Amino acid sequence: MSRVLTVAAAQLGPIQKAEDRQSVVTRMIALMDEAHARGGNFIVYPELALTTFFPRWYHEDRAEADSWFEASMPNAATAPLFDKARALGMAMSFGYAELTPEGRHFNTSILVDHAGKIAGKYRKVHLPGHVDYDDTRSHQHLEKRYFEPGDLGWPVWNFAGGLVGMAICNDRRWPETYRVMGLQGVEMVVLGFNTPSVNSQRSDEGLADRLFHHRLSVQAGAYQNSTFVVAVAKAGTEDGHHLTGGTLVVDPNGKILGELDHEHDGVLVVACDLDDTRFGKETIFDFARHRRVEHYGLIIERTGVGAPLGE
Ligand code: CDT
Repeated sequence: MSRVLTVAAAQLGPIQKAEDRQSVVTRMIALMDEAHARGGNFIVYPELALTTFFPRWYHEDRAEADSWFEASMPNAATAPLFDKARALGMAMSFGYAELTPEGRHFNTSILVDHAGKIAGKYRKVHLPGHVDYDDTRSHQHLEKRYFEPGDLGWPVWNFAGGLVGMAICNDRRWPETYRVMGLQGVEMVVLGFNTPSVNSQRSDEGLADRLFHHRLSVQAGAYQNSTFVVAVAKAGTEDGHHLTGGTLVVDPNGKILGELDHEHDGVLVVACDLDDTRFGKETIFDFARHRRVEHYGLIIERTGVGAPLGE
């Protein structure tokens, strides 16, 4: 099997609160057609791809927020997307808000294979934001209110001819995310994001800083684990709230292979030779030879900062 996986990072422009799933799925299908025409065989969409970034909206009654969630997947709204992927033989990944039969809520993404079968599921571990309405912030970010932390860890799947794992948005800022997948030999990490372009607690941290931290995190994760990383934005202004763009594909050297420079629907197609991950994995980041786990205990023993060990 070819080791070239031609990935299509399918950025979505803004989705307004009033926009329904059907219209978003129509946009996603148009992006899939474009990706296919340009040679893509694996299309990656953003976090919470089917709706506006609803955690910015406060619902006193949490049950009201269930209207943003999917109780099954595929479902009536997304079936045309699955049908299209199957017809084109296109693998895909997208994010959505998952409501389980037990009534649990997760920020989820899935891998769907070329035959339209769900091959992998990931539930976001690092939930940013807060639980209750916070009037000290310029805008709300209520992921901790509406979701519980993911319970599946970061599995890596044999998928589309490579070793593929998923992360979601804020996960990309945490080295643990990539390393857990790196220890499974991951060759491509795909992730979607919705990043407000201003820090709600620090107004002087704007778009340029946000994009800097985004690239810094993704490039470091790719390099330090010798993996491709595909990071896909939902971008632009949703009901007055601006989200950064910055959809990009990074190679195992940490270099940006391509980046979209706009904030509307668009596709970035990049042919990734997964064998390019080998050199880093067999040399400077050959974990079996170079890791020193006897010194890493604190990483799992402590969550927050504690006393210095030198005293
Ligand atoms: N969606 C998401 O995880 N967004 C966060 C915003 C962080 S500020 C609360 C991100 O890391 O981009």
